Amino acid sequence: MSSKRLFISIELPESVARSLAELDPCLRGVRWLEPRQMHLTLSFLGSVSAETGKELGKKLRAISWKSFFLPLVGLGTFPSKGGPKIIWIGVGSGHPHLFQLHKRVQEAVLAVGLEPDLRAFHPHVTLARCRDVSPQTVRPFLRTHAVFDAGLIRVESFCLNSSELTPAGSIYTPELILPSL
Ligand code: 2AM
Repeated sequence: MSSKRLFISIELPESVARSLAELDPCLRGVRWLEPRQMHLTLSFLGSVSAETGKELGKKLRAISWKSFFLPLVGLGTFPSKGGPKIIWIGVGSGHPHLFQLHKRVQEAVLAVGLEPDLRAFHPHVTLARCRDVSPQTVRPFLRTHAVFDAGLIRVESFCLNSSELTPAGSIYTPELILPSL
């Protein structure tokens, strides 16, 4: 049976993604993402059969939630110390609506027998992936942008996406868009 690599995300308005793409400091080993590759991952599911994907779609459609505003603020890295693997922008602190939506998405994922990542949720938008980059290389850029404020986004939908791995990077395709009430 066919299967797809799936994940659930909040997408960014195009103008916001474009302005985040413009932050690229063009450092060796730091691959800045294209605007269309930027999103906030709510749940990464890995390979999912077509049948389970359909069931998941039904559960996700049944989530009723209200739109909310989310700040995009502050650049950081994973891991937070040592050589960075990822550069991200955060969402500030204390966003009950975001955490509530994340919880309900995880419940939908569990309800169809999938195993979501049950580790603590660290909401972020990945901006760049790093290879063999020393902390010193990115330190000045991160210092300057530690409190960088990309403004508020209005979250009015979330998406079930498929991800195809290609030599040129991941290609993300929206499979289902789940609007708020
Ligand atoms: P990220 O949010 O840190 O970039 C699609 O691959 C999305 O799912 C990416 O945004 C990615 O992480 C997230 N993701 C989470 N866990 C993953 C994993 N084990 N493999 C690939 N992507 C993962």
